[in-house]
Amino acid sequence: MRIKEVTLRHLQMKLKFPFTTSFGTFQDRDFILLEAKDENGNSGWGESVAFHSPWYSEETMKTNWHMLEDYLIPALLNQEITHPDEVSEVFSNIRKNNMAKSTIEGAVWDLYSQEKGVSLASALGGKKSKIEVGISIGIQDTASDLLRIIEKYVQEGYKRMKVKIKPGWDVDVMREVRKEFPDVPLMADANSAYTLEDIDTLKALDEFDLMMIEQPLASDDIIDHAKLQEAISTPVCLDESIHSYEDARKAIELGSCGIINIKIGRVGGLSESKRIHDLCESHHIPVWCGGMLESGIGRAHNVALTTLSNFIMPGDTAASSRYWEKDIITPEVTVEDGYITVPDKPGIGYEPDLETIESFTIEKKTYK
Ligand code: OSB
Ligand code: MG
Repeated sequence: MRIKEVTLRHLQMKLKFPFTTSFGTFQDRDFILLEAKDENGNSGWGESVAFHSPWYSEETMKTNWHMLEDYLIPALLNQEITHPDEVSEVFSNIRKNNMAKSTIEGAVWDLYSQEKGVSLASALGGKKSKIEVGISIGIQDTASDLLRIIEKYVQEGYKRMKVKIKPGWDVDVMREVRKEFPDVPLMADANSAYTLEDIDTLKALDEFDLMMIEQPLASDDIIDHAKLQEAISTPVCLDESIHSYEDARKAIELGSCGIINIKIGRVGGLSESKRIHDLCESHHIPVWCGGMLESGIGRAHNVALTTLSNFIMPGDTAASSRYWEKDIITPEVTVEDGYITVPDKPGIGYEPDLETIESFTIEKKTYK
């Protein structure tokens, strides 16, 4: 396969409601959608999960546009690719910028699976026909608002509730949640809002039988997380700290976590996600698929990845309708009784809705 043409689009989609984490609030989702055409005129699609601002990681929509336009697209155009794993070799002299790399690598995986006539899930080696999903719930104004939201998602069948926490919105809130929902699979995500000085607060969370606490400490740390894991019984899950197979290997070796959240963009693509998945499986470290408030294209990639065997915990890939009035794929991603049925059509298995994509497009540029 050869990529003959790439189109970048800057899309802006309005979230149905604001989403608040310890580092800020999202209302509009600005992101890059990438369409890659091969020599047969087939289109593969990828989504950059970088946000408008560098809150979650240093990458932004604009740094991704720059990397794609000036380095990644020129490196890949007209190169003969026999398997998507080769994309990382083409990019091997370009450091980091994982979300930018992942955007185009995802489109190559889509094209590759279309060419083979198989679903992206089976091209990756996934075997599940449906996947279990949970939901991530932002910080609310009051604990009673949070309880009402959890109630709604429990009724909708979501398999695990993830509650965002930060200093001042943690132990007391989790206590109320546990009181009202004693048996619900529950976890907390701090998005790096604590340090080891907060160890008493983090230890106090042990009382609530959480499945895990996600990224309590600094976004670039694996040393302090190992110390924390020694001191608390709740499993630590790393999100922000893991950018590669090597990061995962070191974190496992140090005992920094018991669980890893894999985000395709954060680790630079599906090939690296698969390598991390396999490493974790061999070390009996469960993984799950994180979310970045994706549109349907990124969501479809998450669904496919989650079909791999060691994705044994529900991920954050909720239904399209949870985020958007109208998503940019048909059909949209739907959740029934906490499960997404994995599409079996070739490629990502959902059709990009070009008219809707155009309606959200602010800027567009084609490279050949
Ligand atoms: O830490 O997983 C996170 C959203 C934005 C940035 C970081 C995170 C999140 C979520 C939401 O938790 C996941 C989703 O529903 O897509
Ligand atoms: Mg997280």
